[in-house]
Amino acid sequence: MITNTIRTVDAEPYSFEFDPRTCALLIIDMQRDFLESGGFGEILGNDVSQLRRTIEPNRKLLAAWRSLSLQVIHTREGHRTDLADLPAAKRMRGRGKRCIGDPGPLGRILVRGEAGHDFIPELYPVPGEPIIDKPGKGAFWATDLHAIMQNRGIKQLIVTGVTTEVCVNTTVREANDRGYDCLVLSDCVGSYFPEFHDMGLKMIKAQGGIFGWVADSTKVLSALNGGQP
Ligand code: C5J
Repeated sequence: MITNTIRTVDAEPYSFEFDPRTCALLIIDMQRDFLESGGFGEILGNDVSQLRRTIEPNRKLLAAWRSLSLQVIHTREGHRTDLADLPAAKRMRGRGKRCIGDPGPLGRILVRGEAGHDFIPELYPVPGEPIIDKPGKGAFWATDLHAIMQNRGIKQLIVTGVTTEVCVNTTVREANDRGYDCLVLSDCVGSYFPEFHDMGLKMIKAQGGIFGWVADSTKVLSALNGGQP
């Protein structure tokens, strides 16, 4: 059980204050297609180990969040089996031998219901945690995320997942325009490109926090724990 005490996280560009009862943990696209060998990320030529370092801090944070019965939302990027929601421009992007919808080692790439589209086992949702299936990079576009947040009284988000400069950044920008505060956790988000990760975080916290705040998960765990490490 959590009390209504406002928690303060030591964050950049300044402290992030949140009420745990109205702040959801939003975990973006921790899917096998992005984090496992044989998935879409690797097919595109990326090193998935760059993303896998985020699994353990996410696992610890998720366990803490669940132990306090706080709100958790998961997102998945992917498309209908008939690909009717896949813009031609997105399908052709990358100009690789294999595109979204084509068969790969983890099933059809980024198609709902396929092995690669599923969550990694370490961060699998439990009943009661909404799953947002999104066809785009942002989690608000063409989804019911905003409605779910309104109905559950969620005003702030702690954002984790992959990748920092693509789906995390796009979602944070969408959330910002809808009036939500976002705290992004540097150790719980990752990119195949370390320089894009660094720059993606800088863009969020620049100009007085133009899109939100940045901290690491130890700071959130400590805030939840009444300031104790
Ligand atoms: C990408 C994502 N990178 N979840 N998707 O295509 O960031």
